[in-house]
Amino acid sequence: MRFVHAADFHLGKPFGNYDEDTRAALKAARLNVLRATGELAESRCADFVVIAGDTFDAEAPPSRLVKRALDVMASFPGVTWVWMPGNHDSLAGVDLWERLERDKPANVILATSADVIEIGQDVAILPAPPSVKAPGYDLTEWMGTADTGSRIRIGLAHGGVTDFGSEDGGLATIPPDRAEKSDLDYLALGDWHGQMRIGARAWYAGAPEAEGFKGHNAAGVLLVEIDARGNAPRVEQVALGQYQWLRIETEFFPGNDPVNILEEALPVTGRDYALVRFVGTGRLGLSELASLREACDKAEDEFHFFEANLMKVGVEQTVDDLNLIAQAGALRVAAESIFAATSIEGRTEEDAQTAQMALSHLFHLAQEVTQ
Ligand SMILES: [Mn+2]
Repeated sequence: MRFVHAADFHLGKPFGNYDEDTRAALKAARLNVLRATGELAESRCADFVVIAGDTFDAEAPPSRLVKRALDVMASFPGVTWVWMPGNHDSLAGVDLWERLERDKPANVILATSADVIEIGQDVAILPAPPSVKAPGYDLTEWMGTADTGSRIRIGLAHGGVTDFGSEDGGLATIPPDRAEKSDLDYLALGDWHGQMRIGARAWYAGAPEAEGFKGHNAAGVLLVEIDARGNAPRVEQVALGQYQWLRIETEFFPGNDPVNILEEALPVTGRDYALVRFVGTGRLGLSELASLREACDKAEDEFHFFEANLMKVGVEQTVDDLNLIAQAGALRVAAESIFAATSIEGRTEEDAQTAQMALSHLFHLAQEVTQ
């Protein structure tokens, strides 16, 4: 028996901190990865797909988006989708779940109550749907007493595991040994947005499409195979997402070409589909820092999204750099006085950074004037 374990699609996630094009692309990617999940189920002959919560990012998603999601599921008539609410789209979104019940295609089963769902002759699914965003107690407890005969038992739950924590920092209530305690063959978890093994029989599927710089493990879904009741499941991690989110931190040293070092730190391929948050540390001379800034500006066009934070790069004093601003006169006096303020000694880090920015700007302006 083989099935796909997915969770946390977060359809409709707004990505409010990004520009309009990026937001639209990231939203579209979420619907695309739902389709890719159906394609995987079809091509790998999975008996069904379980979604362990947070299909939608909110309890009242746009009506059109609900229609699109149902259309995607309907377009794989040979795939059965077992769809459970999560904390973002909990049963408190009454209108949403009533609509899904009304409009869902025949191949979608909603797991909206803590009752056994029988699939075919051999499988029993035991869902623990969140009634509200944060129920505050362990919804999986009933699984232990559920009578499922000789069927393979698959638990379906959404939320934090007690010895690990939860995605949004909420109360974690699921015991890490729930699968063993309740005689489950497998516990399909949602909530944590990276793929993670909790035990031999319990996994977080993670978000199928990556969605931030938090440093989660690979994005995708899990393909789970169980030969017979009681046998250990075989779990295959399948990458499905389109976008890569990378937080890259690099230390700079004066005298080493910072543009080369930046280029080496950045991915070579797949730039159209990469979102990069770049953080520089270390120290650089003024002219080196200026060329690094310029290279970072260029990188903004190279990637789907690129943001550089160079606030932690300290300015290395060299007379040459100050000479490039001015050799003498009032401008030289100003440059030296701003330079003195870039030292952290006797200042807050913020004030020193402001001075660094001011000195870089002055340097930049002086360069433009002489060019
Ligand atoms: Mn989630």
